Amino acid sequence: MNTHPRLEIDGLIAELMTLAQISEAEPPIVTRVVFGEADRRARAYLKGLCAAAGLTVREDAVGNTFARWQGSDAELAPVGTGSHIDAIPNAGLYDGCVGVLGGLEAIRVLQHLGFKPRRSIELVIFTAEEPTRFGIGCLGSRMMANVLTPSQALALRDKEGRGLEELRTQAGFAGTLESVALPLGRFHQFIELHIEQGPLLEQEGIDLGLVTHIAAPASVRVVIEGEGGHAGARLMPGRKDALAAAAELILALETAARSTGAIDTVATVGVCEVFPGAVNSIPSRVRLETDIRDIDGARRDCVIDALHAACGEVSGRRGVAIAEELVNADPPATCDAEILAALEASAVEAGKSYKKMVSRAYHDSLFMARIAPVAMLFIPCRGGVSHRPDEYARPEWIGSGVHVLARTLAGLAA
Ligand code: HGY
Ligand code: MN
Ligand code: MN
Repeated sequence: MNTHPRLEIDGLIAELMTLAQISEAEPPIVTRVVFGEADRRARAYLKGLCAAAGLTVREDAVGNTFARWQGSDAELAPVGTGSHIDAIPNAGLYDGCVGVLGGLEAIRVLQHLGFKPRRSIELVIFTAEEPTRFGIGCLGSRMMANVLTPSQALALRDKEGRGLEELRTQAGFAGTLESVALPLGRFHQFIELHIEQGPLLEQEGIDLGLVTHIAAPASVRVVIEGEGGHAGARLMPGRKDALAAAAELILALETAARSTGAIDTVATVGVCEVFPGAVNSIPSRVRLETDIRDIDGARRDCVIDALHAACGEVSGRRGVAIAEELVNADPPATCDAEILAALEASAVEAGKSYKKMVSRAYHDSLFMARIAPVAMLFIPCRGGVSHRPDEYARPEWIGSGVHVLARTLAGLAA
């Protein structure tokens, strides 16, 4: 495609701001947990925008949404693009949403230029990329890739004990869970536009990141059962304080991640739920949700093993019961060389600087990679900040991403 797509993206920025207002929290804070009221309003808003762009919109049994720009050759598998609109508590407005609204804008730019795709171009809005509701990330894309089976999905529960079946039905999604899994070849290729969620592109003054690998995420749930009691009357000797035991495990996990000798190993305990949670009552039960990642799966697994060893040692020494559950331990994904070459050519044509890099965050592309060739396109985000209300991407950064995405989609769908 030899013409510069219209780079005016004021409309897109306005849509991002409108979407950001649809939140469970007081704007500018974005919280949008899957199947919640804000999630449902946000989906309705986006489906309206897709319909207004003349796309054919379909939702699957768990709410993965497909908005297709029909190509001239219906026999050909589509080129996909998209991301997620759910947001963790106390989040920003760009994570995921740049890939959904930016993907839609790329389609609208191509329509505006009179481009006619031979292969359909399909925008995907994935259900539950964030782990907030069920403790596992990428629920929708995992099921599309059949990495999470229907029976495993049915076993998931949120903090209130509600399951996927109840919540998806209430949100109005019908169909069998078996129908969510997609066959190889359903997508010809898939590209996800996303903020970097790290500082490198901004620090180095580079416009775009071409992602070569997506890190391998794992999550381990640890429940520590000790002995409760009166904080004043129960003396220290012989206490079985579940939170003191948990504290040792949190520090052991941090030490294990710092000790692999690789900067790519990270570990976080993002959730620590204390029962009964009263200041004058000795914690009898603690639930920890741990997040362990690396771009090297084996190195990541060493950290999981170190956590397991620490559980055994602390349990024996403190006399507390410790139950571990491996929620997920996914392999890293390698992005497709052909799509990366197409992105690189588009960036050069568009006069944008770029660098090859790994994604330390996981994304739905990690699971789309199981059923199609994928690549990701990063734009900078200010200070590398993400998963916080002050997450920010400049309009010109978003514009560069949309511009290069549009060019690349046009090339792959021609
Ligand atoms: O946690 C992640 O990497 C993603 O932002 N959900
Ligand atoms: Mn996120
Ligand atoms: Mn994301």
